[in-house]
Formats: sequence, structure tokens, C-alpha cells
Amino acid sequence: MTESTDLLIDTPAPRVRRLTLNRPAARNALSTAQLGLLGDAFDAATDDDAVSVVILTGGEKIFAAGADIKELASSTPVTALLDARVAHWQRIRRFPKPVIAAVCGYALGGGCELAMHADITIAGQGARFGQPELNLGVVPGAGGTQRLARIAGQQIAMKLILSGETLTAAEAHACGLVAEVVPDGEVSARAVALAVKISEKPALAVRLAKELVLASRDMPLEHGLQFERKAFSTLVATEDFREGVDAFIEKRSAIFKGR
Ligand code: DAK
Repeated sequence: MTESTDLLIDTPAPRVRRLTLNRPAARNALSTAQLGLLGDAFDAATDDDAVSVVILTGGEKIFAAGADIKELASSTPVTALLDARVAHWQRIRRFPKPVIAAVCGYALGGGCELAMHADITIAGQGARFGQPELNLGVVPGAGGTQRLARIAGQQIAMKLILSGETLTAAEAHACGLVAEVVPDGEVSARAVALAVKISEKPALAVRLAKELVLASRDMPLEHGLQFERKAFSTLVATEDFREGVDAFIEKRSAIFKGR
């Protein structure tokens, strides 16, 4: 794994990996290099059995101000088409374990899109979400038009994207863009506590649960229900299912092995 000060990587609790965007002077604008580091970090977390959950954060002041506009400035149709960022975003999107975004301050443009790549977003009361790309003469480039409309609905997506206005954390919560709003100073602790709780669940069931919920966006209900039934019948064959059921009956805590 490549270490860089642009992306800090630590372990705030066992089985929890935290990735902290760290370009405060540029308001955590996502350069191609930084997105590459993020892609590398997600790949490494995929391969590392000691990691159950990833927390993605920008620290206590800002989540991310979007793509690095100074870098975008030299875009041409050809570079935009062949842009390395597309592959980096894809690596983040395909990460199979749960991702919690811990958002303080602005999550704008690519920053808002990055938060939408997470499975659960915890926002501080002062967080702001927006897609201001139209101000630059372009549209969102990392799924903003598609994900925001699916997550928050067409009205909110149109308002944010067409006007460049931002949503407060409370408004983002009301439209389903974030799971929970807490005081700014508690975002990190809440994200870690949630990550720990998830990390103690049976890993195979966690993985399939994430896949199933994400599939619900794309699949017709009948197919989704079939997918869920198949996942359920696969999981009853695992050691963790036996352990979960035995632990319940024996009135003790389950110890899962991810098998
Ligand atoms: N890029 C580059 N530098 C940025 C930046 C950004 N997005 N945001 C801020 N900075 C830099 C500023 O230029 C300034 O640099 P210096 O002048 O000090 O050198 C420094 O950070 C501090 O900025 P401010 O003085 O503006 O700081 P404030 O705290 O007053 O304001 C702000 C913070 C976040 C509200 C403001 O900086 C702001 O509005 N930033 C721009 C937000 C924005 O427009 N975001 C959308 C960017 S477009 C793609 C996928 C995705 C995308 C594109 C392609 N592909 C897969 C191909 C995504 C596009 C975008 O996100």
C-alpha cells in the first residue's frame, strides 16, 4: 500500500480501517493522484482479512471540495474520455465491504459523490452537501446526477445540481442522503462505534447484505427477492449461521469466524 500525507491511513479500532483525506490547504480537493491513493487503499482493504469496515473521512473541518479544479482546467474531450479517475472511482465503487463516510464541513461535487459511494453516511451538524459543477460549465462526473436522483429523489437532485445550492446536514438527513446527524465533534466517534458494531457481525452475511441492498437500486423487485432468497439459503450453510443460532439458544454472545 502506498502511504502519502495526502491520504492518512490508520486503525481506530480493531478490524476498522480509516482513510482520511488530508489536503486541507486545497480543501481536500480530489486530485487524480489522491484518488489513485484512495483506489489503492480500497484495494488493499479488500485483500486484507483483518479489515471488516472502512471509514472514509476528511477530518473535522471539510470532507472534500470536489475534483481538483486546477487539474480539471487542462481537460480536453480526449483526456476527459481517457481520464484515469474513472478507474479509481470504479475501484471505490466495487469495494465489497461496508464503507462509512464521516462528513464534517463541505462535501461538494466529487466530495458529495464520494460520500454517496459510502454505504452509511454520518454527518456533523455543520456539514453541507452540494453538486456545484454547473458553475464550472460541466455536469457532475462521478455519478452525481444518477446517484443523487436515486438516493434523494428527482426534486432534490434537480435543485442541487441546477442551482448549485447546498443542503444542510438536517436537510440531507431528511432526504435520505445521510443516515444520521450528530454534533460535529462526535462524528468521528460515532462512525467508529458504528464500524465496530458492524465489524462484529458475520462477515459473509455482511458482504451479501451490502450486495443485496445495492442491487435493490438496479433490479426489479422480483429479481431482487430471488437474489435475497438465494443469499439466505447460501448463508444457512455457513459456520457463522450455526454459531449465531447456537449462541442465541444458549444465551451467550456469538463468536463469528467469517466462514
Ligand atoms: N479544486 C482545487 N482547489 C480548490 C478546490 C477545488 N475543488 N476547492 C478549494 N480549493 C482551493 C482554493 O483554490 C484555495 O486555494 P489557494 O487560493 O489558497 O491556493 C484553497 O483551496 C482555499 O479555498 P477557499 O479560499 O475557497 O476556501 P473557503 O474555505 O473559503 O471555501 C469551499 C471552501 C469548498 C466552499 C470553496 O473553496 C469552494 O467552493 N470550492 C469549490 C467547490 C466546487 O466547485 N466543487 C466542484 C468541483 S468539480 C470526474 C469525476 C468527478 C468530477 C470530475 C470528473 N471524472 C471521473 C472524469 C468532479 C468534478 C467536481 O467535483
